[in-house]
Amino acid sequence: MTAYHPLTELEAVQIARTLGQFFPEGADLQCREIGDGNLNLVFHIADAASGKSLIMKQALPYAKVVGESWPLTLDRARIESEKLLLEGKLAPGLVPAVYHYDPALALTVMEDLSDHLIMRQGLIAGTRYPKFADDISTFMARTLFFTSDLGMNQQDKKNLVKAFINPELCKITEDLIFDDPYTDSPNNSFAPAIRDAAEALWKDGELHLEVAILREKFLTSAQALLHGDLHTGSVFATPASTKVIDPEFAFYGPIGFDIGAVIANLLLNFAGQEHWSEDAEKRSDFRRYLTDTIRDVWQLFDKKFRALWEESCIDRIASETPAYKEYYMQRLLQDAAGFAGCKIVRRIVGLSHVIDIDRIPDAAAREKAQRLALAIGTALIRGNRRTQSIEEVVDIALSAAAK
Ligand code: SR1
Ligand code: MG
Repeated sequence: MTAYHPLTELEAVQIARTLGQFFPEGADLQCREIGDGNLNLVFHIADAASGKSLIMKQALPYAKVVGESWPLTLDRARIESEKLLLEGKLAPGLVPAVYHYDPALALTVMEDLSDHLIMRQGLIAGTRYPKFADDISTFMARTLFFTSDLGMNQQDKKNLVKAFINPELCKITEDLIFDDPYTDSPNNSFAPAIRDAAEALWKDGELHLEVAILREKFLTSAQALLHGDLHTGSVFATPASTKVIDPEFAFYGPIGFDIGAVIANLLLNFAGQEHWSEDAEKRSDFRRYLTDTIRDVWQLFDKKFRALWEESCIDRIASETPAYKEYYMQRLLQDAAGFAGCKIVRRIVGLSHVIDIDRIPDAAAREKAQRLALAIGTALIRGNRRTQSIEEVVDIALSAAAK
């Protein structure tokens, strides 16, 4: 067994050659390290002659975005490969196939999805994804229902909770999403032009109460096995296909956190349309497409999760108490709104931003987009416990943009 060390491209090729019959013997393999995320090495290995290719993802023992001063467990590679396998069973066709996992090297070998594009980049380029709402709602409804106490044996669930204890990755979320943006933390990062808005967040006691309640849910509610980082950079898409990647933040948490991540990242792109759309008409069209997608994601998720509850609920009192289902679904929507707000705010004032906003070249347009995102995020947080329908979430975005 090879001891852990970060691989070179040459070593990645050598490992690829040992993977059964994947590549023809003696193939002229080309390898590139293409990782552009915050944490890992990602090698793309291809054989032009046979047209075959694969991805090798290796966890580094620290957060790449910060450096070696921020050590990070390699166990996240196990979590990611096990979660991908489980997702592949629960939501077939919506995640990459896993070919191999090497625990010593913290290495997962998986399907190459280079014929897809990271959805965040696609949205920035103005691409619409007509299949996305249906696919992501299926992915969330099935992976979340069948790992919850509604959809699986409740004793087996406790073993799954244990297998997916992910304290170091959860701590990143607890700090970066539910703490730093609300205080003058050295982790924060924001443009000097919006210092007034950041300082307002630090002083806002009403907002802190809502964030503290959402943080408590994240810390204590083991509702279902979450993806844990379901932003548009964790989705490979074409207009006809959706593949969810990168579940290294997976853990047992509140269902609304995954749904909120999807909504938040569509809204961050909505804010970024300050620049990405060519003119006011195109901006309003693309924003309408994004808000329609948010509405569809929630409504389809709600319909599919309720259908699973009707067909497959294993919990007697839950299946025989319709009012409990109504209470549960209402709470999911409210949690999703609150978590979406937190996820928007962190991408503007916290560590680790999104290119939908940061790549806006014009400083004035960028500042306008940042302030719009903060207005939407804080309104979602403030109102989360009163949210009655997805229309209210959409209205918050549209009315903030109209100001
Ligand atoms: C230090 S890691 C920063 C962020 O990258 C991941 O995608 C998560 O969103 C995390 O918060
Ligand atoms: Mg990731």
